[in-house]
Order: sequence, then structure tokens, then C-alpha cells
Amino acid sequence: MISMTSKDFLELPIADLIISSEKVAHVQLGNNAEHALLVLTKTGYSSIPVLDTQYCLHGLLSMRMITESILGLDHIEFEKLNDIKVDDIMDKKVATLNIHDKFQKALDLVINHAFLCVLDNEEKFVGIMTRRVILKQLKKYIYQISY
Ligand code: 2BA
Repeated sequence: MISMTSKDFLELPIADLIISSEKVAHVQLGNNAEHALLVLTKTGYSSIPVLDTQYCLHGLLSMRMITESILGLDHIEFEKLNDIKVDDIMDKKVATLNIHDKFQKALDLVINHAFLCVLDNEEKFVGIMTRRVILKQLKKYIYQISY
């Protein structure tokens, strides 16, 4: 086996490690909170991207954001779900990578984010890079230099 230096490892392109957009559960801008709640519940993911019809990334949506938006003073106001738009409750600050970025940038960002949204040069959403995939790569590299 050809062993890799840590510099080679950190400079690996991320493109091959991405979960492509068609496999990523997402909600669309304009969807209501009830629909988003269904998607989050059915997929089991705690947070997913918010995209528009052109696959431009606008934010991230989590179960907590939905719950907070319907929290009344003494009860949860489920009847509000239909009227709340994901646009108004999503987090617009999203950690992103460019498809041409190297592994090191992903490693730096994934410390604070469970997944990173990946954009192409036209700023279109092309997929995500998850903490799981990054840790698997790191494990492979550590085993390779250890034995
Ligand atoms: P979480 O939903 O909090 O998931 C945390 C970890 O639990 C995931 O880590 C994965 O190992 C496992 N997990 C959760 N739901 C799963 C499912 N339906 N099928 C298989 N494994 C599941 P990662 O794989 O590193 O993902 C990190 C985060 O990336 C997830 O956090 C989720 O917010 C997002 N994510 C991952 N794959 C996604 C996809 N296909 N579509 C949308 N979001 C995704």
C-alpha cells in the first residue's frame, strides 16, 4: 500500500465523499412547518437543508426550530403549524463547502456542525458532507499510519 502523508491526507478532494443532492432529505422554501415536521419525522434526521426550486441553499431547519415556533405560554399551539413558513423559522447561517475544497476545510468545520452543505461554483447545492463520512476517512488514515 502506498502510504499517505498527513499533508496528502488533508489535501484530499472532498468531491468523492459527498452524499449527492438527490439522496439528501430537504424541505423547500415556502413549505409550511407541518410539512417540514413530517419530513423530519419520517426521515429521522434532526436537521435538514432548505432549498428553493433551483436548488439554491437558503438555510437549515431542525425539529427544535419548529417546536420553538409553536411554543405558547402554557401549551404547544399545534394549530399554528399550517400557517408558519420554513422561511421564517430556518437558520440562515449555514456552514458550507465548495465542491473543490480539500478535506482539511471539512475537518475544521465539522467540529461545530454535524454536516456541511456543499455548493458548486454557481452556488448551487450539490449535496452534503457528514460527520460520519469525515470520521470514517480519518479512521482509515489513522489505521494506515499506525500499522
Ligand atoms: P442527525 O440526524 O442528528 O444524525 C446523527 C447521526 O445518526 C448520523 O450522523 C447518522 O450516523 C445517524 N443517523 C441519523 N438518522 C439516520 C438515518 N435515517 N439513516 C442512517 N443513519 C442515521 P451523520 O451520518 O454524520 O449525519 C450528520 C447529520 O447530517 C445528521 O444528523 C443529519 O442532520 C444530516 N444528514 C445526514 N444524512 C442526511 C440525508 N441523507 N438527508 C438529510 N440530512 C442528512
